[in-house]
Formats: sequence, C-alpha cells, structure tokens
Amino acid sequence: MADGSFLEWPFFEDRHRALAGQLEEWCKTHLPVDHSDVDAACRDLVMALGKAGFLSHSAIEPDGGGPLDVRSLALIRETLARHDGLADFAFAMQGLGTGAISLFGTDEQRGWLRRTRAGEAISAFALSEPKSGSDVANMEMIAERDGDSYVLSGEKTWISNGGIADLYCVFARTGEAPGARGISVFLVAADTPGLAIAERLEVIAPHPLARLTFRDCRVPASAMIGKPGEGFKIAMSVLDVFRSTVGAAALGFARRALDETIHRARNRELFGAPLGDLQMVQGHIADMALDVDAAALLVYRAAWTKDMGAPRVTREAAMAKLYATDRAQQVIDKAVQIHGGDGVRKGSIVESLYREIRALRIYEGASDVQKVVIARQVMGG
Ligand code: COS
Repeated sequence: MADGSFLEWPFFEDRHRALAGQLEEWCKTHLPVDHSDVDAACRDLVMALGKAGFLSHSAIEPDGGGPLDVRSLALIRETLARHDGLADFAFAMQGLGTGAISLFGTDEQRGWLRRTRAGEAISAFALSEPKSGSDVANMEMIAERDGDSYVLSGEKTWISNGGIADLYCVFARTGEAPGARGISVFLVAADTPGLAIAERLEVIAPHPLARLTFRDCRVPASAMIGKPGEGFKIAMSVLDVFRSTVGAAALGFARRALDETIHRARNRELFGAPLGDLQMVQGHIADMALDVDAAALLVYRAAWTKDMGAPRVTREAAMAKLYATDRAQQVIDKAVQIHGGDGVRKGSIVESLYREIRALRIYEGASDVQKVVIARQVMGG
C-alpha cells in the first residue's frame, strides 16, 4: 500500500498496528482467490480466516471477554477489501450474522460463536424482505408462539450467505405492538425443517445471496435473542456497530483504486511524458487522496467512539458509511477514467473495484437512509 500513515493516528493502539501488519502479510500469500465458484470460495475463505485467527475479531469471546473491537473489525475489512472483495465479504458476514448474539445472546446462544470464530460455521443476517428493505418496521414475517416454540412463516430476501450459511439470525413480527416495537429476533439453524432456499440471486459483484422462505418453521422459544419485541432495536444496535465497517470496506476499495492510479500515472507515457505530469491527472489524484483521508477519519472516528464505550454511535456510523461509500464510488470512477480502456477491461483490478463498490451504497442501509438517520440525530439531538 502506498500510504499507511493513517495507522499512526491516535485512534489506534499498538495492537491495531500489529494486527494490520499480520493481516497484510497473510493477504500477500492468500489473496486474491478464484471467484469462479463463489460458494466454494467463501467457504474456503471463512475456513482460512478462521484458521489464521482473524475471525476471532468478528464476534465476542463466547466465555466472556471484552466487547467487539470496532477498530479491529474496520481495519480487517479495509485490508481485506484492498486485496479481494470476496475476502472482505466472507469476513464481514461472519460478524454481521452473529452480531445480535455478540451483543445480546445467552450463554447457550454464544456457543455458536466458538464455531463461527473458528471458521467452522457460517452465519447470516436475515432482516430484509421483499416489501421491507429500508423500512424495517414494516416487515411481514411472523413468529407465532406455540407452547415452548415459535413458528416462523414468511420470506426474507437479499440475504448474504443465503445458501451456504449454517445459521441465520432471523427477524420476525411477534406482535407485542404494531411497527418497530413488535419485532423479535431468532437464531435458526440452516437445517431447521421449513426453512428453504427459494432462489439464489446473481449480482454484479457475485457473492452468495439468496431469497429464503419459512413455512411452519418451528424453533424453541430459547432461540429468541434478547426479549420479545426488542428485535428492531437489536437490529439497529447491530447496524450501529457494522455500518462503519461497511465504510471501512469502501475505504479499502478506494485505497486500492488510488494505488493503482498512482502506479498508472507514474508508468504510463502520454504526449511524451508520464501521465502523472499532466496537471489534470494530478488534480484527480489530489481529489482521490483527499476523499480517502476524509473517509478514513470518519470511519475510524466512528469505530474509536464505539470502542471508547459510547452507548450509541448512530450518527457517527451513518456518517462514516454514507461518506466513505459515496466517495469511494467517485474515487474508483476516476481510477477507471485514468486507466482508459484498461479500466473497463473485464478482469482488470479497477473494473472489479467498479463492480464491487456499488452494492455498499445500498446494503446495511442505503445512502438515502443514512441521510435520514443523520438528519434525525442532528435535529433530535
Ligand atoms: N439503536 C437503538 N435503538 C434505536 C436505534 C439505534 N440505532 N435506531 C432507532 N432505535 C429505536 C428508536 O429509539 C425507537 O425506539 P422507541 O420506540 O422506544 O422510541 C425505535 O427504535 C424505532 O425507531 P424509529 O422510529 O427511528 O424507526 P423507523 O421505522 O422510523 O426506522 C430507519 C428508521 C429508516 C432508520 C430504519 O428502519 C433503518 O435503519 N432502515 C434501514 C435498514 C437497513 O439497514 N436495511 C439493510 C438490511 S441489512 S443488509
């Protein structure tokens, strides 16, 4: 990487710098992987990241121990994204899928974390539905109490790791109240009868993704994470932690685009001189570097604030995600432009970054939703 000076910022401790160094070395020998079979690639990546110990940062220690360290999560996502978007995806979804257990799980539920942290089980976060993506409180999926069980019926879609996950963290309406106050969350093992993969979904930067159906899917009452009716707040708390890490992944893509562009500007001759001698190109590179640093400041401000014990980082996380993903899109677009034909050639690094970045402005709360969240926080505060 051209510029690692951000690691000296006061947001970080020596353990973070050591982690970044170890992961960088690991990435050099393990990434990128072949993306032709994304299911197999993700399974292998989860296993490899677990074996190397990096997944131990994705969830809390099941037997007790500190809270999630958001700076570590962000540094890992940024570093993996710089080398391979699928590796970032594999790491990130282990954290998001088990986030509710890390934050609110019982001792028994935390047992799953031994396996997800070791890379022996894959997890997924099942929140979105065909009619409620941004409007979570409008979800239709139902979980009805029946004796010592809940029976889940409904549909979830755009579920990352859908099809390869071993456990799903599923949000459903339990009816304590209308809207946001009547939702609960359940841990559902993938082999639970009644849970089916209805459709696999293909996207421009392929990764395992599916629509799921639940028909009379019975889980024990002990599968509920947190209390009845707390599901919406649990989902928001999980997103408060993980949204800034989406910004971190975007930052990793943007840094890679900047590195590729600097290399191009130094080595490509145009009009008898290196491309980088053109002031127009220098202007683009300056804009890209500024966007990268500003995004990094917002991402690590959010992560640091959470790690320092702030009960809520809703505003900081939303700002980090919104800014870092939107600016990374611009940085990568400039990289494509400066690479000319090579920028759109299938299989080139900047072409893959161009596809990888787009979904980050949509998932875990679209840019427009982040603006709503920021405005409410600023006005309400
Ligand atoms: N942490 C804890 N509690 C939160 C919270 C947070 N970050 N955000 C909201 N809440 C609480 C509110 O305080 C409110 O509590 P009370 O009922 O006690 O007053 C409750 O949750 C409802 O909040 P709100 O009224 O803001 O809910 P809305 O239905 O207006 O939803 C948005 C707000 C749009 C922000 C929310 O639905 C959202 O984040 N949508 C995007 C979802 C998303 O990221 N989807 C992607 C899925 S994962 S790939």
